[in-house]
Amino acid sequence: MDASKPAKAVKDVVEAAAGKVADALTPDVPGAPGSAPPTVEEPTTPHDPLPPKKEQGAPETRTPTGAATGAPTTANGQQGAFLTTAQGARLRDTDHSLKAGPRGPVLLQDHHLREKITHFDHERIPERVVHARGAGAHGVFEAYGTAEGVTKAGFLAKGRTTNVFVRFSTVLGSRGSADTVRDTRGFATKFYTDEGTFDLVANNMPVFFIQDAIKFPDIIHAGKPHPDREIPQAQSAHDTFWDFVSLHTEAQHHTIWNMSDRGIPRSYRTMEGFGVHTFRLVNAAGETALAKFHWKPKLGVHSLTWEEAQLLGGVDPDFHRRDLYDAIEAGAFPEWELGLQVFPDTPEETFAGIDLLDPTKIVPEELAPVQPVGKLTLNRTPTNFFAETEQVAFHVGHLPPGIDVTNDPLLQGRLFSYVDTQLTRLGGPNFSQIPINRPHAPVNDMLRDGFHQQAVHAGVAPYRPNSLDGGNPFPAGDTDGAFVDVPVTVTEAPKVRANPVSFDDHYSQVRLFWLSMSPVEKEHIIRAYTFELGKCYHQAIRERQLRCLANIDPVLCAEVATGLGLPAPEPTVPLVDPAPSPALSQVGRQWPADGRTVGIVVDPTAGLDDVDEVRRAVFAAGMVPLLVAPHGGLVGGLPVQRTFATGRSVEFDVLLLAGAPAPAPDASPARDAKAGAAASAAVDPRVLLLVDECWRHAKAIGAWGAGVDVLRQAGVAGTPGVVTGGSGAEVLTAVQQLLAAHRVWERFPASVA
Ligand code: HDE
Repeated sequence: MDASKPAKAVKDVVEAAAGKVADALTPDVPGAPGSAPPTVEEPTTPHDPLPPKKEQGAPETRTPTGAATGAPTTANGQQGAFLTTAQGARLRDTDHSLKAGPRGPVLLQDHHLREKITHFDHERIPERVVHARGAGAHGVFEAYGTAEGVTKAGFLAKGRTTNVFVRFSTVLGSRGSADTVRDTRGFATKFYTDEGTFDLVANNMPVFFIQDAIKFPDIIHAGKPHPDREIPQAQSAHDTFWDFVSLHTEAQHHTIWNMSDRGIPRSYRTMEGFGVHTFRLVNAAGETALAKFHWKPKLGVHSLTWEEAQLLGGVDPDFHRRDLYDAIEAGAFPEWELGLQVFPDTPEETFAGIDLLDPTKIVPEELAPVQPVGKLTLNRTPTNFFAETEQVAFHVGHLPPGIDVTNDPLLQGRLFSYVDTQLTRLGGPNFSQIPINRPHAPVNDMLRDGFHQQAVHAGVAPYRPNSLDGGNPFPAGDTDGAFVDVPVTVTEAPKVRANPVSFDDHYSQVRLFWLSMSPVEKEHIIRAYTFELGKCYHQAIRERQLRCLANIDPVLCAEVATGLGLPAPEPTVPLVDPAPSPALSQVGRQWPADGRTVGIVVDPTAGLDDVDEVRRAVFAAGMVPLLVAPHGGLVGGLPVQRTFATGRSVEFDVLLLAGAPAPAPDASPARDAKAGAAASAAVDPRVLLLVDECWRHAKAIGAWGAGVDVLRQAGVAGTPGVVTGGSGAEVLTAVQQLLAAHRVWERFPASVA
């Protein structure tokens, strides 16, 4: 191949690879690494780097000061066909150090060895002190124009589209921790607006553990692994967490959210997002309003069961990031509506008696409806995890004109923290020049020099006022679209370390949350508290948290106390009975099933007639079918994605049984512990385990033909959410209807009202 014509060389490789996609063994489900299937033999003909995968995006190519370059995003990637040094000198060999003879010693002059090892030695940067574990995606935000009356932010003007990058995260775990742990999730969005970047650094819960930023190190030290043994990782089920939240009762509201199903989302795609704090909006006429930001997922709010979350921690610790990437690759682009709760900007900063500056309080949607103002679509996965997801730097102070902060003391502390943390994490003050952080608006900031400076600033006068640079940069005038610091009156008051009295109510909204849950959600909350407190060593801590539960609800307290084998204490505050907020419950509605995973168990010896048709119908419905068979390779001409040894129920949202496969040769506990001790004579025991787990996790199960017999053997035939039919198509339709409600909770009637 002629390496002097790199474009042609790449085309040849890609075309050759595309031919192989048609190869029946190549899976057509998402997740394949690389943009072209590999060859068995090592490629040796030089050619340019392969293009990124079709679903991958990258930061727009902007200069460090925000100018569009017009260069393709691949211009930031590696170039040319040949291996080079970091300086671009071509290299013949990277496998052998330069030695004095084949037996050494290695020569100090080996600049390539030193460059390669030295760079490797410095590949790691500090992980985020919180939210270390995360996954990101690129997308676009399209405004409806419905916010124009309350804010002049240009990106919210009707029809305006803005590029975004979103990073989802857990809070407590390290970078390598499991995705499905019980925790709060981060939902941080960078809007690259032409008036400056706007970061909406949100969570999947609308309240926070603390009312004042000064306590952030305390709650995080309590939640992180114990400092002596560094266990447990990414968990709240341990003594220090419960020690803190039971002593520090303003944390009880956030804690009940964590103990609810919101703490174990099914997917990032099925999470709500909340800006938590109240912000102040300013419209074109200079009028102000107070507002809270909400993200509403198109797929509804949906969670894992606790056992699924635990199993996934081992079976697929990357479950949430895989789900996000796979959904985008499959074309099931995740979508959310951005919504606003808007309140009058009164001097009291309250609404319906709720203090809007208290980040441990919500305003129920029934009192202040969430008004949709635009739509977010995630449509590209990152090309490089480190460059994009790891280096992205959010900051609550990245605000465009039209959105300002309030005096919420938690928000005020965050305004300090986010820049400060990047200085260490990203190695200096120029992190906004990293490609993923570059603004898409012209930057003229008078900030100069520092580590890793990438701008080449011209002129001699980075100060104001100046005449030597012709006076540039100039302050923006009233009509130049400048950021507005709303001139809020600061009330005369003594300087104190104190909270407003309204912040002292730590329980009424926790009870509101509890009373708003459906019976099955209440069961889950009881189970979560019982599990977490059951994992604590010290009885005093359990007893103290039971006292807090007594102030929330007597049934909750009594049920958890029973599980812990302790008496239920009496409340120490009067229990109020607020009107429940049905919007807080996540059950009882119907949702689309885009990007969900359908496991199809097949028997290579029989019942394959419908399988191809069902598989195509699953794809057509925007979902992903995974064929589960006794062995890999092809079954009935179709590629197998999971064998009984590699597959596990927790990967599937529904299970279809197209056959009743007999025990495979490896169905012995010595080969696969999942086969258990007693193999069924008729059906492979791992298939029965799949059915059993899907049933326990309240998932829809469907069977036709010989598959119906598996239901009988598993003892689940005729139970709620288990459907049979004459054909695969008929069963799939019935199962899709069940999937719209997410789970078949009728299988487990709740014992609490
Ligand atoms: Fe954060 N938070 N936070 N936080 N936070 C960070 O910033 C902090 C809070 C949130 O994907 C850090 O760049 C303080 C509330 C998200 O990169 C740090 C306080 C909410 C992310 C920090 C809070 C959040 C962070 C760590 C109490 C929801 C991940 C690394 C006053 C509204 C962003 C970093 C990403 C990250 C400080 C409370 C959301 C240390 C001091 C409330 C989603 O700056």
